[in-house]
Amino acid sequence: MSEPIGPTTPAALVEAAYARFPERVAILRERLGRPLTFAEKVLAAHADDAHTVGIERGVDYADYRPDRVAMQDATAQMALLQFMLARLPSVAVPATVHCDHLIQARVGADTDLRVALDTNSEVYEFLRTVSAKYGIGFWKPGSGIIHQVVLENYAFPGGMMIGTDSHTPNAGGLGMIAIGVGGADAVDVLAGWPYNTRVPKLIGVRLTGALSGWAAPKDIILKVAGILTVKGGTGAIVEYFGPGAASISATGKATVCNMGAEIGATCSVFAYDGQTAKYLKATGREAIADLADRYAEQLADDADVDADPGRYFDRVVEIDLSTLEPHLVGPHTPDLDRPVSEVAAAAEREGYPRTISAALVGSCTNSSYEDIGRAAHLARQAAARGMHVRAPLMITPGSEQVRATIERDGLLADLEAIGATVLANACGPCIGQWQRDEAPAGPNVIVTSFNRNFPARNDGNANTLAFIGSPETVVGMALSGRLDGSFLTEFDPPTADDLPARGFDPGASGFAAPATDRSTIDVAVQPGSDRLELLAPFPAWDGRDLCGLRVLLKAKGKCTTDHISPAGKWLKYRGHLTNISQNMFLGALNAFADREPGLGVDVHNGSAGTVRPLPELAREYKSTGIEWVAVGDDNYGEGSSREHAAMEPRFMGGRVVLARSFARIHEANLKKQGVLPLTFADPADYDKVRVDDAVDVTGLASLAPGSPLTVVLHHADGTSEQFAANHTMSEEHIAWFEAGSALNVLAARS
Ligand code: MIC
Ligand code: SF4
Repeated sequence: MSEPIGPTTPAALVEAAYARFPERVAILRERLGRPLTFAEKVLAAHADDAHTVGIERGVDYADYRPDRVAMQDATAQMALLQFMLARLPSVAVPATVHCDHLIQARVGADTDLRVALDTNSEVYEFLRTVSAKYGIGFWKPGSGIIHQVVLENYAFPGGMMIGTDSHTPNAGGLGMIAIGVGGADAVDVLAGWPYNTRVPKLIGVRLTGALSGWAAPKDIILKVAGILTVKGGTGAIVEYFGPGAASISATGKATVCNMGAEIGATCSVFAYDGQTAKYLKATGREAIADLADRYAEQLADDADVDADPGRYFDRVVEIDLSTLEPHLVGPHTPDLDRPVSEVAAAAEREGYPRTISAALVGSCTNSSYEDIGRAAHLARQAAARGMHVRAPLMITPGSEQVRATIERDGLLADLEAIGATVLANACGPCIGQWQRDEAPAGPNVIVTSFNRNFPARNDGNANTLAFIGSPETVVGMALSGRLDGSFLTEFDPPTADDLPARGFDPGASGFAAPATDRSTIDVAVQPGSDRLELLAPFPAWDGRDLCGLRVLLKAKGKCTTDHISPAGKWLKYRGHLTNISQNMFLGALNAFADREPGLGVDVHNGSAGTVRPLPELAREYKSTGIEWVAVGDDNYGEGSSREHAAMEPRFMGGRVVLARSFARIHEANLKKQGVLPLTFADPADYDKVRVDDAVDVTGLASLAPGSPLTVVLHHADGTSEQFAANHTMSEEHIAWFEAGSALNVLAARS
């Protein structure tokens, strides 16, 4: 690595990135024989080799060279434990670690932060020392949520980054191709190898009109989620374009891109415009705005795209912002969408409780100055009428800079005046780090401005029905205390500045630069620690077909990474594979034991026997040398980037996941860890799998890209059935499977 990492992206790095655009973009235009969209230009400029990079969308794999890597504390531990196995002296590209996920929300910002520093000191010390040793920038607890800190300091238009968090695409609001990946993908790039992924498809969302009234940027993505569904963006970049884009602030665009993770998109992106420039300048990056102006032609769609979008995109969605209403999605899935005006009828129809038990504003998705400003405007209107919230309202600022600025400008006081509690600048309740005072055990409703609402995610209670709306919708509902309240007509539509008129107050600096003399730094992993454990390589494939696998789980319905490896109280074991594996599949509903989630049927002695918690059963199978398969439904592994959801099955004896379809990051994570992700060639074959089957996967000796494998089910009654299973393994992925994991390949070549 040439330059030491600092608290912001140096203009020289941006200039070097822009200098690569003209030639490479011209090469791609020539190869495709047509003009290009903005996203295509950014990909071209970051291709490892623009002449040979794959161009067939959804088919070819391609190598890209991202400008930077970002990691958050809950995923960085595993990523960096893997990086250590590569035995390299330092990282090859600028990288940062952000401490945001491990802070519990209990009392309020100050106390919660102090407690976190204490309870997580071992992990923070590991991350601090490992960062210092390998040349990684370290953002301390309290500095903010990774995606906000990246937006404020590191993102730049036309750049490309990867991050070990599924909401990395937040930086698309500033025109960056920013992709969420598992830790092992990050390790490749940190080790100097390219980022390899399938050439994404392109979905175009054409915006016309302008946002007005109650409609917020959040409502754009809620509407898009309703149209495209949780798997509609899989394998695609969503590019927003059209005349309406200019009406959206840069942070509003970041909200839209952030939540594109919920439709499975590889990332979402807006081209560079005046709003981007304004935000760059407001966050002290005038030099980058000037550079972007110089390269403005490269940072926009070519002229023909808006006139003839069908020629460029695999699918085009049109949204007229002028007619957009506020929306509310949920419960349990982010694509169950309807306008707020239809919520009362939906609650009546579906029997949702009407009383709201808690309202939460913030997260990496919605905690900008503008978001809090609009929420505060509503609070001021309520305070003028002597009103107070009827449901507890909690605010999580996304960064220290936003917190300090909204405090200085009186916006926090506006919210506190109606009864809001301010939590630490961290993920907090969004990732289940939320200790509710009077948590209702039964069905209850919460409304949040977060991005995910899977069962049990926020408070660990599967009976909580979580709905998602814009910050102003959430505050409006907190004021009425009801899902079917009428805040839209009771208050004036909120307005607020998108950027602080007096400039940002940076607050307390949270950045620690890596050490200059790295040779003396010891990376702290205590033997016997229950938080951190050094990794051992997974065993190589023995060259034989996988035979007699047991069906540990046949997941019924949604099986997200929150179901596979729940967060909340388990976050503390993110650096300890043995310990965190005790949460494996605790949230998954098994078709063979569906009384409650997390159960499996012991077929240990050949016949179907007792029902036991899945991690316990897997441990038993592992200790007796029994290998197993997990069967999944549609969009298996939806949600987060946590590679624990792939490492745990591998560690506990899982060899194959056979599903109807996969979410992108999770499928990649399984491959990286040496688990074979297969899909039913005929989705109806899912029904053939029985609880006590012994499963063979055959044809592995001739495993090759594009050629299906055969799955044989040996039923307990002596009969058997077989069917074809597909995969998306490239030559490289096959090498990982053979070696035992991608890391084994990396360690061998570095
Ligand atoms: C999430 O929002 O689910 C998380 C927690 O940020 C995850 C990462 C993790 O599990 O550590 C994500 O989105 O990738
Ligand atoms: Fe943190 Fe929630 Fe954002 Fe994930 S979605 S990074 S848990 S704030």
